[in-house]
Amino acid sequence: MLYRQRVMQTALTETHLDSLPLIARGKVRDIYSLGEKELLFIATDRISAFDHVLGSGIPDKGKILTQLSLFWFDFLKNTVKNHVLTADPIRFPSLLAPHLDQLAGRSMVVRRAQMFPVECVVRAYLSGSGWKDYQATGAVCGIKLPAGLRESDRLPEPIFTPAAKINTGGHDENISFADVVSAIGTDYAQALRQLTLEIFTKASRHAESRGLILADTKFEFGLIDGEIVLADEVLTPDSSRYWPAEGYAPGGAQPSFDKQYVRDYLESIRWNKQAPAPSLPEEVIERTLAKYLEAYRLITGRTEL
Ligand code: Q0Q
Repeated sequence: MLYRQRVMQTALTETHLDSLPLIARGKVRDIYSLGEKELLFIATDRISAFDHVLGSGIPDKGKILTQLSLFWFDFLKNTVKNHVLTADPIRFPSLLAPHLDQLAGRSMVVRRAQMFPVECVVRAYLSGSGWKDYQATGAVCGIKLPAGLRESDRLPEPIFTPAAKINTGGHDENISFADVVSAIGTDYAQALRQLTLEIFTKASRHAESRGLILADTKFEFGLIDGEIVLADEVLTPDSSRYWPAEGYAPGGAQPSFDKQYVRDYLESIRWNKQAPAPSLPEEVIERTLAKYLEAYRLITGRTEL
């Protein structure tokens, strides 16, 4: 599809599958129940910034991020199993047939898992809440770091910096590895840390080969039939910090690969970061869509969704 056609499409910011029980609405994704063993994930075109869902969607953002997760699930399939059953509408349960217009390209049927109550965050660079914690304590999640690090500095090695979900809307709270052990036991805590670091190493090498710095990311894992599986979204710009390698300059915040135009616009109108979040001008929507398409092309090597 031509870029111009894509940006003229209407963004899908809400889903309405009234025949299915709604399980959860995240900032971007909606989850519906497909029965005892399966869920339907739909990635909308909603975009959030400064912890608020904005008044405008980005057309096809949900399709781009879904295809990115599917790329990474496949890229990592020899490292960790995952929860995906299918993303092919032809293989969707027949009861979804009336809703395919809302689903095509932006949804996946997944197996229900027992989700670990831990956000498995890994950082190779000092940014965001990690930078804040380091400034306050010289450590992140109880991991002592060398003195004198600057914002966005590369760390000596990637570190596992878990977080606990405080609530669906707000920030998660950074916790220590001991806290993870208390929550899920030593064996699972060690397994999730090892998997998190192993997956990150493989993904960041791929990103680097494509001219991107993968500064940090968040994984969620679950148990299916007693086996650990990678779930949720994987290595998308919504769950990760991607920086263009060209122009990387520690000593301050780096430009967000995907949301910098949005952030700059919101700063320019001096939004007080209180609800209701503003809508976006057409030009910001267009430029942001272009960045998501660029991220998709760089990471997957594909030009078509
Ligand atoms: C599950 N979430 C996250 C979420 C709101 C994502 C429930 N395979 C699964 C998954 C997954 N992934 C979940 N539950 C059971 N089986 C994941 C936090 C929340 C929107 C999107 N919530």
